[in-house]
Amino acid sequence: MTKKEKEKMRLDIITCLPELFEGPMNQSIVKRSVTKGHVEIHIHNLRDYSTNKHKNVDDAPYGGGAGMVLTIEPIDMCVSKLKEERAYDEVIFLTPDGETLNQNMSNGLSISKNLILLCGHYKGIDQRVRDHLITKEISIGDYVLSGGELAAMVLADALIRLIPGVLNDETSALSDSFQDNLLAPPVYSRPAEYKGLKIPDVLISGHEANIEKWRHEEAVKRTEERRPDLLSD
Ligand code: 6GU
Repeated sequence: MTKKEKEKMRLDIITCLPELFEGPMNQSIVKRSVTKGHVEIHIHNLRDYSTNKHKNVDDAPYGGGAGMVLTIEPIDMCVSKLKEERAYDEVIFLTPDGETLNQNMSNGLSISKNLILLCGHYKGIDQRVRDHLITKEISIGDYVLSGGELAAMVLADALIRLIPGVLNDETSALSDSFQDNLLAPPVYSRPAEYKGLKIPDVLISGHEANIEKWRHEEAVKRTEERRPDLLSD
């Protein structure tokens, strides 16, 4: 596809804490990809879709118990409005009991045109949202965050940097750790010797094939040492 034909990705993020997104989504690669037109990010405040006078989006759980539950109505109102405007590839709920994000999932999702990311908060969310509105549930790892917002930002960053043209050197996403189930090899820059610490000779040999061979061997070595699980599947 040429640059002109390339479609822009659109992320609609639904959250009770829209302010959290102001900093991270306006920095570095993400900001540049918005400016350059690779991606549009729209943040929706769930409270704007509340129908009660206190703008509540949560309520006590049926059957009793601690904590509040995000109610279905404002979420349905927001998701339905977005779906009327365009078709979505996935409606993603960020939740610690979702499928764990990895590079393979990011690669798949990075070719999406339109995605909704719903951030959970409080103790939980009405199960009917998960059963009927959500098409995919994603966790970013086996630990608990206080809300899905940071996870949504992690997912957004992981996807945006994979959009063709976002990274200056298009090969740099391909040489990332995990891209071929290998961790990235070590890198060095000037000076070639610092306080007696030297860089590997091969890197200044000018011999391209040897350098590639060395990088691959180092990547395998590092993966065996740190993440042998990546090599077993
Ligand atoms: Cl997606 N949400 C929350 N609240 N905690 C998490 C998570 C998501 N992924 C890992 N921990």
